[in-house]
Amino acid sequence: MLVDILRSTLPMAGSDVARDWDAFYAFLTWTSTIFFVGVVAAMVIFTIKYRHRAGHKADTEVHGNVPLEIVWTVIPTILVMVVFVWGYALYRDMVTAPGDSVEIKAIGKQWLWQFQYDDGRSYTNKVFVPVNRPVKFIITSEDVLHSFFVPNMRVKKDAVPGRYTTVWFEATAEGAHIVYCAEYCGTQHSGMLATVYAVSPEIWRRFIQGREIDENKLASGAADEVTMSAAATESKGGAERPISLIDQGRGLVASKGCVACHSVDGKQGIGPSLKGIHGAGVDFANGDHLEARDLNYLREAIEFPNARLVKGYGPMMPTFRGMVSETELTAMLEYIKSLK
Ligand code: HEC
Ligand SMILES: [Cu+2]
Repeated sequence: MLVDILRSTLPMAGSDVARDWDAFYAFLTWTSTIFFVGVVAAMVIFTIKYRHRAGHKADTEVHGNVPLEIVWTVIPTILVMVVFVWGYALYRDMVTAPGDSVEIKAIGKQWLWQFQYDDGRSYTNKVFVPVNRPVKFIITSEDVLHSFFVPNMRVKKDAVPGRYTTVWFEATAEGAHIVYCAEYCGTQHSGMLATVYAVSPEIWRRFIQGREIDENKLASGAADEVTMSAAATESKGGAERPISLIDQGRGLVASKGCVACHSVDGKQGIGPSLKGIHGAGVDFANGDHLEARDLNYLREAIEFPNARLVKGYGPMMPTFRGMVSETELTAMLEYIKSLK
């Protein structure tokens, strides 16, 4: 009941995480309320009851009260431990995306959100996700700090230039969920909006087969009307058949000249082979060791090649910072990831 009173003041809960957060939020709000009311009431009563009056003298020198001190130590300790354990469990759920998540790349720019799917399709200010399946966003920014905020899902993550961050949710409610930028990023910050369309499994199946979704029909239409064949989109002047991120990446690694120094099949070159490096450990020339090369390490290796030299190699690699766009970088990393 207490949760419901608060929930009526919150946006709809579009995911399980949202429901859990609301319960936690309600706990925090109501415990704070109870203590606030209790403390203020005691204060008011005491100021009236013990106010200065003629003929009354204050009891001076009150020293300690062991039972009282135990009570005011133990109760708050229990409360903060509850908040800690509960909050930690929720946080852990929020940051660890299930392994079978649908992966979508999100790039913030002044002032729009761009979303990329592995099959190469890309959308501006709209993104389609399936309901009842975990979806993981790999977020970055092309210019300044932004923040990817989906209130209905109760998730928010900074989009940081030069770095990848992730956030995930599992939508439980079909429909349109608004995305805000939650980091002041310039004059049109407030207009930096996008929409997450959570679609039924049936529509999602068609979407990943290459059909396009007409979001205007989502609310009313049957799966047949909502999705258009790729051919139909093309004849309407829509996008051509997209090239998958991995294939785009393969082309870029060749055209940017990486292959002059890096093999993709495990053979040694001027630089280490790119095969099998994602997820594997590496030793550096300065003696440091990295347990697993992740996307952030790989992008550092491309943008700041001399920041950490791989053991056994010289500072031969030129920097590609500013020479590859975020979308190109994403594609190259997706390709390197695929070289198992
Ligand atoms: C002139 C040769 C050269 C070119 C061109 C070059 N690299 Fe490198 N690269 C190296 C060398 C040498 C190293 C190892 C030393 C270091 O860490 O900088 C390296 C390291 C790397 C690493 C880290 C490898 C590991 O095992 O951790 C990655 C990733 C990488 N390069 C990607 C690229 C990409 C992508 C391109 C093209 C955009 C590229 N490189 C172009 C020479 C080159
Ligand atoms: Cu922004």
